[in-house]
Amino acid sequence: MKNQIVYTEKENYPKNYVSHSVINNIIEIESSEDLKLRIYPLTNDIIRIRYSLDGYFDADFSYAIDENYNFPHVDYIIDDRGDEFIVKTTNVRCVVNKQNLKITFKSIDGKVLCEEEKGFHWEKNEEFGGYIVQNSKVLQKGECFYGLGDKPTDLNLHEKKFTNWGTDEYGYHKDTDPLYKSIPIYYALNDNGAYGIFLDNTYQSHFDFGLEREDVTSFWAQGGEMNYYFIAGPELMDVCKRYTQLTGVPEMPPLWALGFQQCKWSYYPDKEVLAIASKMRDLRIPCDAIYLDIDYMDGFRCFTWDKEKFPDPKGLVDNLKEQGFQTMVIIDPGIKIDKNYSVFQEGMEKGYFCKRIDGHYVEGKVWPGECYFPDFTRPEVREWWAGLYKGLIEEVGVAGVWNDMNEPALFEVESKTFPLDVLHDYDGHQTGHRKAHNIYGMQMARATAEGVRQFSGGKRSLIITRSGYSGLQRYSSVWTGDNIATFEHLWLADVQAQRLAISGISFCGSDIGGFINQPNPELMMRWIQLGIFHPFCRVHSSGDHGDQEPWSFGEECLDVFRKTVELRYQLLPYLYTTFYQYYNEGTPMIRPLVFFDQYDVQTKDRDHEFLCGDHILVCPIVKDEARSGKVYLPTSQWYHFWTNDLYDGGKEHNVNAPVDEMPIFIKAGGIIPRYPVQQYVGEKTIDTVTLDIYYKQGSESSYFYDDDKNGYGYEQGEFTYTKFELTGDQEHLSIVKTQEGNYDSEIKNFKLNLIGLPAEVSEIKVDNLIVSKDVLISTAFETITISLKG
Ligand code: MIG
Repeated sequence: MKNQIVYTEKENYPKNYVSHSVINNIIEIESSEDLKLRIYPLTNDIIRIRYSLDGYFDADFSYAIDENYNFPHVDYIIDDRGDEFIVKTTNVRCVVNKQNLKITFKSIDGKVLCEEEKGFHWEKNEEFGGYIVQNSKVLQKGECFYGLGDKPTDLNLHEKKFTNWGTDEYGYHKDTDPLYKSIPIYYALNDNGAYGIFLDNTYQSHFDFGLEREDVTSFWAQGGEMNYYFIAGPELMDVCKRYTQLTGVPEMPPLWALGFQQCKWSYYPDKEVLAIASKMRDLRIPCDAIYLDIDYMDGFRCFTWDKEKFPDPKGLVDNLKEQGFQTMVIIDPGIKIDKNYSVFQEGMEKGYFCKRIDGHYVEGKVWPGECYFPDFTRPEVREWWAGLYKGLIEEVGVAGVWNDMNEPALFEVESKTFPLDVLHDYDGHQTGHRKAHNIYGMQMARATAEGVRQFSGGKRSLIITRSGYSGLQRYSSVWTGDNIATFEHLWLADVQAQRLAISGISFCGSDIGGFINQPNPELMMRWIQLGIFHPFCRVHSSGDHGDQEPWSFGEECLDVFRKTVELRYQLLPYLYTTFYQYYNEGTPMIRPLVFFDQYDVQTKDRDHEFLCGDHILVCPIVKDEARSGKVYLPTSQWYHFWTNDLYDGGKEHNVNAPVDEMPIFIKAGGIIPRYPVQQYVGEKTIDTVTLDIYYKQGSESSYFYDDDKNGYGYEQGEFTYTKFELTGDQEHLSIVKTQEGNYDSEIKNFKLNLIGLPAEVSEIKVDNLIVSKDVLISTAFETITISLKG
């Protein structure tokens, strides 16, 4: 039985239902004090809950929710009966107890998904005014929890407690909390299904999954409103898609942004950058981008160049471009206090820097020395900031921007960030840093993305940010910050990326090899093997810990590195397709096993293996000197990528893992589109894509997305999304191809690579005509039927 609920004196609770009204599909319940509860049936699967303690609601404003989201049609009814007040959609019932306003969410067949323990309650915030708003739910037997962004811990969050408060954590460890990002969405999975809770409150917030009290899940925020979204399943993947659509998806990236990228703090002068680039080409390590960290600037002044280290920025960028490299540069939020620096002057003249409550500027030490900081929560400031990119992007030709230190991070102060009395515009809803802290970095990335897009001449670009809040994915990709070159961090990178992806942020990756310290060759090899399956794939390190280029670790590592990055380049069409599915449907690009099959109890606590897209399962080797690894293959059949052997799912297997081959499995029936190896995206004109076709008895759908890879035509339908429906039995294998979109693709033909056939091919028909087997080398087709010798 559950523990007795213990109510404490400081805590206040809603009283009983008095009446309700409905305006614009918002149901408002008034209780016998001044409290009001609003229930928004937003879609058949998403119900939003808000409370006001004094009967007046604040203006409804959120940085997380995607303004362009078209809420699908909702069908709901209100059922007001006796003790219960029920709002019912076609997928979920929200049941309010009229005695105490406690809410229970049930599935449509009446099973309890999520039931309140104390439910909503609040305490006075003596120090700052306002209230600490809290909610507690019953933790069901065996319930598992996932989500919360970049938390560096086990995948299942059960019996753990977390805080969201963007923090610069140089050299974090397992269980360090909080880190850079604040993503308050969690998933719960219990016997009756899965659901998500998204607490859209930007104050410092906390989540406890049965640590303080074993039967209770609770969450609370240090101010603001209790404002959350209940997102129904029944499957984790459904919840994830709905959350991701609600908070938005990014644009399609330029294809080069899915290529391999090389970074260091810092490459300089220009000759050093060129030397790294040409060595990549000489040693044939495919690479698409190279980064300039803070030392390219003049005294760390944003939007300037160090004229000695980089006398001719445009010349450098052009030179790199000719060799197939894009140039990325870092931009931090701190603007040096310097009367001779135009960005500082302008910011002062226009009043764009953040001030404290008494009117003094917030002054903080970062790389340039004492700095002021733009208030990115003000639309005019974002517009100004966007405009500052003209020089870098339009004139110099930089392809994308990396935003760092935007928690915001400060040196030499205990809090590591702004004082809490800093004021922010918050898009016209003036507030203090307590409320704006967690969204500061995201608004910086937003302004950056707007600027870069404005000056990119119709080309797509790449933005990366370290900090952010839910919805940041609309503007930027992310990396996991200052990790360390250890095997534990390799595992952390693996789990953090899975967690980010299910938290709406698929475009993520870690500093491959580790930022702090130097990896041994083995760690470097194992890390790149993981890294090629992360959407954002970049080596980065702090220069004072030694070299970290692919050739810095001896011959064997160089060869393994090349083989691995070549695989990434072969898989680019698969990754690009997976990105399109994320863009189009909100599916996470990488998926924990439990998101693949939540009904298999074995998957619930597995956290090193994961799926990349629909058909590839990878099993990173996260132990030093391991030459085999344990992999749990979920239900289905799986082909070993390196041997093509077929394995049964629903079991754990011990598989070989030579140092040059991380275990990878392909789901039977999957069709994987593949490119030839290129040294950079666009090096070759590709008119034939190879399809690796993995035979299955039964049927399976696979996809291939294509467009011009760098413009915005896809937003107007200039893309092709090709579906391959494979059906196999003892005697046949057939594939039916259908297509959406109207891009005139260069890819007209496919090379068909048949894997795992149970018998020899006897006859091939393309679009009902019998053809010779040579057709497999290159063919267009609508339907292909392969007969097998019986
Ligand atoms: O105080 O720009 O996480 O990737 O290389 C360190 C220098 C500032 C922290 C980032 C790291 C970057 C570094 N930055």
